[in-house]
Amino acid sequence: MERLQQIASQATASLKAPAPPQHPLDPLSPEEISAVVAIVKKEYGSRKISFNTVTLREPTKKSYYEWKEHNGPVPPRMAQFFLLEAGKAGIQEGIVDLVNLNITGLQHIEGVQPILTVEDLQYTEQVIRTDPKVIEQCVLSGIPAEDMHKVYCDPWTIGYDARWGSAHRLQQAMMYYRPHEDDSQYNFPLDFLPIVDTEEKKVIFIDIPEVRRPLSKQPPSNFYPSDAVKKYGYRTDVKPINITQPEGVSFKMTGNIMEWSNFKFHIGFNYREGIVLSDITFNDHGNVRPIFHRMSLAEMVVPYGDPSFKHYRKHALDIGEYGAGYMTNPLALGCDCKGVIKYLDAHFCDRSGAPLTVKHAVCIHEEDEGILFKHSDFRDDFATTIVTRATRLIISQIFTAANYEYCIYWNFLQDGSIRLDVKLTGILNTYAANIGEVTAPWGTTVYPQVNAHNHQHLFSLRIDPRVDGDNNSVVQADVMPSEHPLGSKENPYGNGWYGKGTVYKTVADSLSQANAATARTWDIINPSSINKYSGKPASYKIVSMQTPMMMAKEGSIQANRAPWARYTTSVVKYEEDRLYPSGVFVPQSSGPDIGIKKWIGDGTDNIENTDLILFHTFGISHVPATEDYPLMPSEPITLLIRPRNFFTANPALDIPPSYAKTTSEVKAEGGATEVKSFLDTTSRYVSDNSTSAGSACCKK
Ligand SMILES: *[C@@H]1O[C@H](CO)[C@@H](O)[C@H](O)[C@H]1NC(C)=O
Ligand SMILES: *[C@@H]1O[C@H](CO)[C@@H](O)[C@H](O)[C@H]1NC(C)=O
Ligand SMILES: *[C@@H]1O[C@H](CO)[C@@H](O)[C@H](O)[C@H]1NC(C)=O
Ligand SMILES: [Cu+2]
Repeated sequence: MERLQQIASQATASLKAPAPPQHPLDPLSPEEISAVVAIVKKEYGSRKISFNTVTLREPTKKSYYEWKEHNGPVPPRMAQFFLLEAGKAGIQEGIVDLVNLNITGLQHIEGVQPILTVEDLQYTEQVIRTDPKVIEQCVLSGIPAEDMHKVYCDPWTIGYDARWGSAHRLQQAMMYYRPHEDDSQYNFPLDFLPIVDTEEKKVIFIDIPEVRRPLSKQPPSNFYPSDAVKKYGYRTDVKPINITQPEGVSFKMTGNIMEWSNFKFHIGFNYREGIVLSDITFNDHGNVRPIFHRMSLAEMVVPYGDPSFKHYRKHALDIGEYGAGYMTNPLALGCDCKGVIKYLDAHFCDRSGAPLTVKHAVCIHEEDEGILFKHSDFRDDFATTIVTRATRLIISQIFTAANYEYCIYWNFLQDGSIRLDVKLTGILNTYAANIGEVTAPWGTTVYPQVNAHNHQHLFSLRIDPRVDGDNNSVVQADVMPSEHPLGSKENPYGNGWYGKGTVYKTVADSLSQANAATARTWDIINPSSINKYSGKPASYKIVSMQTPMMMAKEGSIQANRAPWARYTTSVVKYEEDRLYPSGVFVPQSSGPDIGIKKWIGDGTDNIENTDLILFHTFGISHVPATEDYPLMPSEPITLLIRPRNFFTANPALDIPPSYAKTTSEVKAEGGATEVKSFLDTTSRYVSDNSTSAGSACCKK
């Protein structure tokens, strides 16, 4: 890294400082983004620059809690920018001080590429359509030259290709044909791969497979109503389900601060991780207890499993290479989520620095969560009973990574748990197949002449814990049978088993793999906060069962670029800027010494009873099947982060029950403890056409 210059800019004197944020963790406002752009443009004068990223430089954890908990000063408001300059290799990075309106820490970084933007993607398609060599390949595949407007491409990050390294900004164009603009192009994949330099805006090479696979002549398999109806008609037995929330929502938002059912936290959003949840606390009957400093999806990788041709290059690190924020969808009321909805917009800028807003980027709403708890007494035929229904709060976003959709749901539960649900939907990445070609074992023929390759979706959940304070440890929890044999004094009947806790003392200890046989989970504990009943430390447990091993071998480019994906957990000491486990600059990095690999180092760092960060890998291994085509029904992945020995009892006993009747109330006939506002007056019997007002839940 070459340090260019330390700039003291006087040129900004005429600028007015933008309004300060309501909260130090708030994303940059459009006004702040414009101020950054203006300051940077002044600094660069007539030099030709294009903005890649303008984002909040979050305050340090120390300065944040100094401000929040110790009456310290408001942390400085800083923005970070990355830009490209015409004719110059590398990236320029700097920090803008939004109070003093000057630039600090400007540096020029060579040999790396910043994140791809939607504009990068949009150029690529124009470039391939007019390239004579691409046209030649299209004609060879059976597409008339005058049909080039029907040729499309999904521009993918190139991964890493040693032939070009990272000196040029490259994309590989996954080629498709769309006979009609309403057809799904994934029916008509082409077999060659142009490589596009997006700065030079030209095709620099075309990878052509040895075995050629001309354009399919099959009819398309589509999913929009006109086609779906033509094929089958729509089902007629689907009745509407209306959600009613007669009294509105039970959360309160003040700016980006959320308060809901004893939880309080900040909802942030950035170009890269999308939703970021910070400073999560739980009000335990007046005692506001910190749980997590920061939680986000910090990276993901989708490594494909076909070893032939150049398919190894398909292993998009969608968060670091495209950004869960940059690709986020504007959400629609009543479709993406139903009920009473609060939306947050997301603000970015384009290459020229002009403001860009994604309306309704984050959806905040509540859903019914079924039964929270229930118990009935058999002695009076279950008439003695209590049943309490649960509500959950959901902070969600949906992003599109070319063919795939990722729906991210951060669920907050009334018992103090946090559940992360990811739903995968969208379209399989497809490759051309010849008629009768055997696509197994590396892929599945999901439609005639359409090969969908095996792949994994692996996410890196980053947790910066603060369970009752900054100093935490991580304990591996395994359920183990007694070590003593059947018939021994210690285990005479052979039934003994226990929960075994192994404290991770060093980083090396923490590089663990999932183990279904021992129901392995991980407790983030505070060893100084001991539960007065159990004598065990307060903890939040990660219960995550969708934890496949990365299939790409050690030493492969896929494993090198996503070193975190080889472990189910890795825990490192907290340090500022330990944010992205595949590095800051992910596109085209070969990953020799990036992110988590660097932080792991020789593995000897102490991580016991200290300020730490945990990275957790979860996801699925996807062997495509015909049901996934032409559009995939959403596939759920879920994990739970739940309090264990954190509270001294079920923390949700104070949720009003829908219905409760004690034994003495049963004996007295009637007189149930009904909490009026929780009486359900909308449920009714199937045969009963009217809404029977006043019919309580538990009506038999
Ligand atoms: C930015 O401005 C402040 C206030 O004028 C000054 O103290 C600081 O040194 C400046 N920083 C740089 C890098 O010029
Ligand atoms: C349910 O929603 C539909 C569609 O918005 C509306 O036409 C209908 O009146 C609603 N029904 C009730 C009972 O609110
Ligand atoms: C946390 O642990 C560090 C050592 O890792 C120690 O210096 C510090 O005093 C501890 N803080 C608290 C609040 O216990
Ligand atoms: Cu998949």
